[in-house]
Amino acid sequence: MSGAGAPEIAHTDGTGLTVTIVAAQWHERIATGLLEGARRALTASNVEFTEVRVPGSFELAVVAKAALEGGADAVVALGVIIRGGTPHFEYVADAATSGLTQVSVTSGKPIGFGLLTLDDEQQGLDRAGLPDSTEDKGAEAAEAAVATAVLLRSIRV
Ligand code: DLZ
Repeated sequence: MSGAGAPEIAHTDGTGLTVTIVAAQWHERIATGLLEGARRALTASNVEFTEVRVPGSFELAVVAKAALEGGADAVVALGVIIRGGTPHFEYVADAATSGLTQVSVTSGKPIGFGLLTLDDEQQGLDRAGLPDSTEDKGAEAAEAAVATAVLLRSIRV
């Protein structure tokens, strides 16, 4: 999948929203870049946010569900999965993706999808919002979560 064609979703004002970042701990250098990008974007959007770290991407969905049930208006889910020599990549990536989708749709609340599925570490470094990166996927996920939460708020009033 190419990043070409991505829209500009810049800094929606999310004043009054509460957001939880749920971030997996695998591949820490890339994960830290994603986390810092999400923090930057949420700060720029004026939302209140908290952060929790989960062991791996497989655990993102259940903790996202708890955060939304606990009152968060949106979650930003961040994780890094790098393809190895076994089918484990597919199992973890599929479980995390379908789990997050299910939680978002059943809760009626947005989850910014900042889960990178990569062939190698360099692909992640390129997307992690680090000084030499070309993309900032943590910030993009956060901006999408806030924009969608604001949209849902306007539809429901
Ligand atoms: C087991 C595993 C493997 C092999 N690779 C990754 C990965 O690249 N990224 C990631 O976030 N998590 C990985 N995990 C851990 C699983 O997500 C999960 O934490 C464990 O299977 C324990 O439930």
